[in-house]
Amino acid sequence: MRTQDTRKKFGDWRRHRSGCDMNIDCPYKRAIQGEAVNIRILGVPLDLGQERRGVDMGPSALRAAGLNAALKDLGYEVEDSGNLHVRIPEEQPFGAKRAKYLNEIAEACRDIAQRVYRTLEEGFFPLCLGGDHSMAIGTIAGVSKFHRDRGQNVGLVWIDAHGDMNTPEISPSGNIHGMPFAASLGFGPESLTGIYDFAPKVQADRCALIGVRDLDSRERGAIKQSGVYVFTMRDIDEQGMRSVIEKSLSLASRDCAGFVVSFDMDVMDPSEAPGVGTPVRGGITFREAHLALEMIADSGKMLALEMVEINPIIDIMNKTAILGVGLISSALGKKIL
Ligand SMILES: [Mn+2]
Repeated sequence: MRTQDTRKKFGDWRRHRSGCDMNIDCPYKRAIQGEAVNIRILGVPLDLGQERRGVDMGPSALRAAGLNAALKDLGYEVEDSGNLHVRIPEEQPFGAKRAKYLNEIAEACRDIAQRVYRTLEEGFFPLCLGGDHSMAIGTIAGVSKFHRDRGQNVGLVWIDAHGDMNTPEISPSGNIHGMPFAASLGFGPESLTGIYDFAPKVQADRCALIGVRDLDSRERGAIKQSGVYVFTMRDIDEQGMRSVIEKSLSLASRDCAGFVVSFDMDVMDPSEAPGVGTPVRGGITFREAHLALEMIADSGKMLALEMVEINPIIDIMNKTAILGVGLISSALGKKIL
């Protein structure tokens, strides 16, 4: 209660200080103004898209780390719609080697897309918890379709150690969690690209890929050809996170309704986030991640957020999910002062 009272009291001052355009219809800004704003949480316990087991427990780990209370403390009304029903690997063989569990993942993504669409239609902000990154195909499809029906495009900010730009033809593993960015751009199996019968879901020149440091050999070429804007770890080191995010947000919000933020926890350095599906050394720091997400909050243009690839089995005392809750809070407007 105290937090909300303080927020109401200092609401005007905060708005002046951040210099935000208050005409933007953004959930956290309405929350700062003391309005009831609703966030709907969608858990996606999907781990068919990769081989290391455990990311299906990511939604539970985030809830156990206090996600719902943290969001309520920021002034939001939180509706947790629980977890989607997703098939488990034991239920069926993986099928085609070049795109394992394709039918099951496509089915899950259609379900996610419809739920995200409905969430937006009912005036909620969608917060999707993974689960492996193949779920992004569904999240992005739902947001894209919702705004397409209203004559608008959407952008995409993809924060990840990997490019996720494989297709079955070039993927070394056949794991679909390495393909969702490509699918959202219209490359890959029709069952992934063609949800709602249109593709691509986002235009490459409104997409930023941030934090990459581990690409498959043929994926490199696919990324270069795709036309998305890429900010590698080297770019972050040389230009600084602030500059990288400024550039990313300006291109992802150009002539469109706003952008989806797809945050793969493996972008973090494994020392900060040991519990992820595919850890890679040399990731972004705690401070860089919070800066990035606070700047995203300040922009007021985030249309949906997903946090994926948290794996409690290889985590240390739920450290990674606790970090995840802090990062989600920053993305939704939590400030130091
Ligand atoms: Mn990823």
